[in-house]
Amino acid sequence: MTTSPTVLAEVESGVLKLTLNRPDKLNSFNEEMHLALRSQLERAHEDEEIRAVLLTGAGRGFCAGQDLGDRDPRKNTERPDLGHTLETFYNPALRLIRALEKPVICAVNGVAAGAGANIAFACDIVLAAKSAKFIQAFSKIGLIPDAGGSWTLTRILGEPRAKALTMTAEPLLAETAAEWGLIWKALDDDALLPEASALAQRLAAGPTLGLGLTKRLIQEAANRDFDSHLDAECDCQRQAGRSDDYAEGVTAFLEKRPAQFRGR
Ligand code: T3D
Repeated sequence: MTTSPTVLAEVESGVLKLTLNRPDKLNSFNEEMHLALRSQLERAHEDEEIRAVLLTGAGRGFCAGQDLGDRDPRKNTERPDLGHTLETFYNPALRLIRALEKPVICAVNGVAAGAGANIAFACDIVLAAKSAKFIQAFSKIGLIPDAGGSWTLTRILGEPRAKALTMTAEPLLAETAAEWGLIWKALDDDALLPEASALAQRLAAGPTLGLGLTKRLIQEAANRDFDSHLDAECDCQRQAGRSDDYAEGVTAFLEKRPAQFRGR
């Protein structure tokens, strides 16, 4: 296992497990954690052995967004340029998650606030402990919902719920988030990590080239009309149909045995 102080990283059976690791600060982001997460996400893009990513948090929280200790106005004479933080840290990380053509599973083990909540929502499959809650904490400190939150919440929930959640900063319980379609499932706390790890391993052993194309198509769907999306499906299916995994999947079906996918 390789460790860094702020993000723990380990690869097992094709799954890169990343654990945000500043538990005494509820895994809020300082610069070191931003850089560590980005470097691990870049590794996930580059390393063919990695076929899925599992993101979670150490301790009782998932992530409380930006470390506000680094933003103390009493210690800084100049007003900060928060757009710079988004451009430099959050947005590149979110783009890496969305562009990664491999499944990204998020196991939300506890409170997810501010950018912490919205990073979770940017992942492909989100499981949360029933004790977890999601808080759009930004309005409590005079900020706007960032890390893609104003986009994701509006797309998934529609304007009424997106506006209420972000303007009131009321906590959203994991079970309600699942009912509203913001996350995949809310699980008993003890079941979260075993289920999330099993899911990540199952996907990592799957036809990850096809899963990556599926992710791309679903993310692009809202930006296309039906007719042009049919063409995009045609292009992706052509690519999937030429893969080793498709040949193996069909052969395994015909031979009545489990398929051995390799992600190519
Ligand atoms: O700044 C930019 O670059 C722009 C980008 C902004 C992105 C953002 O994410 S802005 C939003 C920042 N996050 C927040 O506003 C959330 C702040 N935290 C909270 O509201 C609460 O901590 C929670 C609701 C998340 C959890 O509450 P609770 O009661 O379960 O825990 P707690 O006691 O408040 O926190 C436990 C410890 O974590 C505590 O430290 P202590 O007193 O034990 O030494 C607390 O100060 C620390 N902590 C929690 N969140 C943060 C934090 N420390 C620094 N920054 C935090 N965001």
